[in-house]
Amino acid sequence: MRTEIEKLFQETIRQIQSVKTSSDLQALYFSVLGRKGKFAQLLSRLPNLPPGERAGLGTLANQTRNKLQQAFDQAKLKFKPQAADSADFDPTWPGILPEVGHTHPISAFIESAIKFFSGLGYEVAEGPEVEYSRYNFDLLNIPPNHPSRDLWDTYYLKNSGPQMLLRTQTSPVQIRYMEKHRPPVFIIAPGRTYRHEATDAGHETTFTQIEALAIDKNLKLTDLLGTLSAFFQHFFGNVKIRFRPHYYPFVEPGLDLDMACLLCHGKGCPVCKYSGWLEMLGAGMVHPKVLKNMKVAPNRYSGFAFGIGVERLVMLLYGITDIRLFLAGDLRFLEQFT
Ligand code: FA5
Repeated sequence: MRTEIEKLFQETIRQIQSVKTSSDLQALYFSVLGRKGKFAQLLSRLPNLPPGERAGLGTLANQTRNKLQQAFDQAKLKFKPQAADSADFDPTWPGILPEVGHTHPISAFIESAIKFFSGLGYEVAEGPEVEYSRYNFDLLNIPPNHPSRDLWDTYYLKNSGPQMLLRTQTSPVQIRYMEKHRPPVFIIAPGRTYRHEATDAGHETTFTQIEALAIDKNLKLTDLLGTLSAFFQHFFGNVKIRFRPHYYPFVEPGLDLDMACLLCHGKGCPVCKYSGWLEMLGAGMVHPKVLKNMKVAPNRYSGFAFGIGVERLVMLLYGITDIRLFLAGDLRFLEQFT
C-alpha cells in the first residue's frame, strides 16, 4: 500500500505538469482527489489491512494528500488571469495611461503657419532635404564659383555624381515647383535646412525655414511687405518690425525683415547679439533671371519670395533664449509645449 500511495503521488505530479487546460486539470483533480477518486479508493482499503501494515500509513496518506492539493493549487494559478482574480485588484480603478508624445513646438508652429497662409490662398509644396547643387544654387542665379555661394556654409556630399548637398535653404523648392506648374502660383514650402556653421544661442546647423513664392500678374513690392506685415501681426500683434535692404542673388530688390527682440525688449541679449533686433527672414521680388529659369516671362509676370527662419520666430513667441534647445531632446524643455 505504501508503494501504491507513492506511485499514485509520482504519477499524479507528472500528469499535473503535462496538463494543458484548466478543465483538464479539474478533471484530473476529481479523478485523483475527488470523493470517489483514486486516492479515496486507495484509502478505503486501509481499515481492512492488518494492524502491523497499517502503522504509519495514515500519516503518509495525509501528507501525500496535502502535497497533491498544493500541487493542484499551484497548477491552477497557471490558468488564472492573475490580476483579475487577485484579492487586491479593483476593476473600478482607472487604468494606467501609457506615455503619449506630443507635437514638437516647431511642427506646431508650422501647422499654424500653414493655416494662416492657406487663408491667403497659398498651397503647401515640398522638396528634398538632400538636394542637387543645380536647384540649391545654379537655377537660383548663383553660378558655380560665384562668391555669393559663400553666403551659405554648405555640407556637400562626397562622390555624389552631379554635385549634391544638404539644402542650405528652402528656396530650391521654388524651382522644383515651377518645373511642373504655371502662374498664378502661391505656395509655401516648410522644411529642414542645414548649414555648416558655428552654433550659438541664435544659430543652429540644422534649422527650419518656411519658403513662400507668389507669381502672378502685377505683383509688387508692396504686396510682399503687406503679406509679411499681416503674418507678423497675426502671430505677434503690434510688434515692431523693420525692413532692411539685403542682397540675395535670386531676388531684386532683396531685403531682410528684423523683429524687435522680445527676449530683451530692445536692451540687447546674446540671442539678438546685443542689437535689440533679430533677423527673421530674407525676402524680395523674384529676379528676372530666376523667372526665366522657371520658364516664366518676366515682362508678363512678377513675383515675390521669402524664407522665414522658424526657430527664431518660435523663440520670440515663447521667450526661448537658446535655439539649441529645440534639438537637444531634453524632455524638461519639450514637455512645456504639450
Ligand atoms: C535665405 O536662406 C534665403 N533663402 C531667404 C530668401 C528666400 C530670401 C526667398 C529671398 C527670397 P538667410 O540665409 O538669410 O536667407 O536665412 C533666412 C532666415 O533663416 C534667417 O533670416 C534666419 O531667421 C534663419 N537662419 C539662417 N541661418 C540660421 C541658422 N544658422 N540658425 C537658425 N536660423 C537661421
